[in-house]
Amino acid sequence: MEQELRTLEREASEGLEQISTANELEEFRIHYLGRKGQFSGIMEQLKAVPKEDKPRLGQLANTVKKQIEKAFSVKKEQIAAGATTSAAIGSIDLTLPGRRPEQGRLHPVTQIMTEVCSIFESMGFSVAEGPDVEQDRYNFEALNIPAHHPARDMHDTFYVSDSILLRTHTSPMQARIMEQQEPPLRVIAPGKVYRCDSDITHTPMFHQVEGFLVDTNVSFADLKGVLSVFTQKIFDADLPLRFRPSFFPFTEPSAEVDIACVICNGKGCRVCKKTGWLEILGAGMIDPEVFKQVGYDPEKYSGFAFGLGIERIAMLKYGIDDIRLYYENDLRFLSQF
Ligand code: 2NM
Repeated sequence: MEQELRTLEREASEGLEQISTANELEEFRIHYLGRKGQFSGIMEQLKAVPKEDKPRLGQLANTVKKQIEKAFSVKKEQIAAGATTSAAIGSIDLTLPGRRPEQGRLHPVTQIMTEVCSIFESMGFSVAEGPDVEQDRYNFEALNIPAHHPARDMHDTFYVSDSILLRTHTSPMQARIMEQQEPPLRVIAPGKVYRCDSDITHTPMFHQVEGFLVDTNVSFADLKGVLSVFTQKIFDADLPLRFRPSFFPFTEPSAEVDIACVICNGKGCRVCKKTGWLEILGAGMIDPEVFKQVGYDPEKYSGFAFGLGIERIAMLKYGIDDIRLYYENDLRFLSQF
């Protein structure tokens, strides 16, 4: 009898462990605790045991029964809790619209770059891209920048080896094209350039678009015409242009080109430092020395070239006062464009 009770206790607890549904649990209840179940049988047998064993065995039978009942009700709660979760899953409305992923957009620098390119394309320029890692020859030598020019200094240029470097402007691309193709040519070269420089108006990497035109009888007036169309289109205004004499090794004569300040309309403000003018690009007539380097006859051909910084154009266009904002990946800044 005692042995039987122990076996029943073990089987019931093992059986309960396997149970995971309400139906199985009900079968379990009927089998062990039901009116015709295992326990009723035991109680029946208890009547037949010798009088002196009755209290001990009766008590044991009760303990085992209580234990099974307790385990049973714990299981019942577990199953009920599971059912609540399943009911919740069933109640999710699959027809509700989902959360849309936010739509991305182009970086402001990329937007301006594309815009600048399409303005020059509308004037017949084609677009050429070249390597960021350049040879000394294309970055300096072919552009009439001599061996001891300060721009070649380690303080301004990132060198990969003695003669390989990160391009400091996109003009190496112009030199490559002139070396390979004959005039007439109208080409712009957009891309990343690198200089050892970092403060609120300089980042070690920035973006440039440079362009050039080579043909017979190209004049400074052609340069001025192309650049005034460009500034009118990019700033969407009929802005006066000003050419200030300057120097570049690859152009002669050279000029810095200013537009009337887009912030104060030429009256003088903080952005234009009270001058009423903003410098937006550099330009000039291509130096005959560059033509010789790429194998063109300087007596036959003439041309102009120009270069502008994209970050700077976007800063003026949108009134951005710190160039580093472009590269901090802060969506509060980026999503405004
Ligand atoms: C500038 C200013 C002036 C320029 C010159 C050339 C080349 F290769 F044709 F000689 N490309 N870009 C140039 C001229 C760039 O950037 C401020």
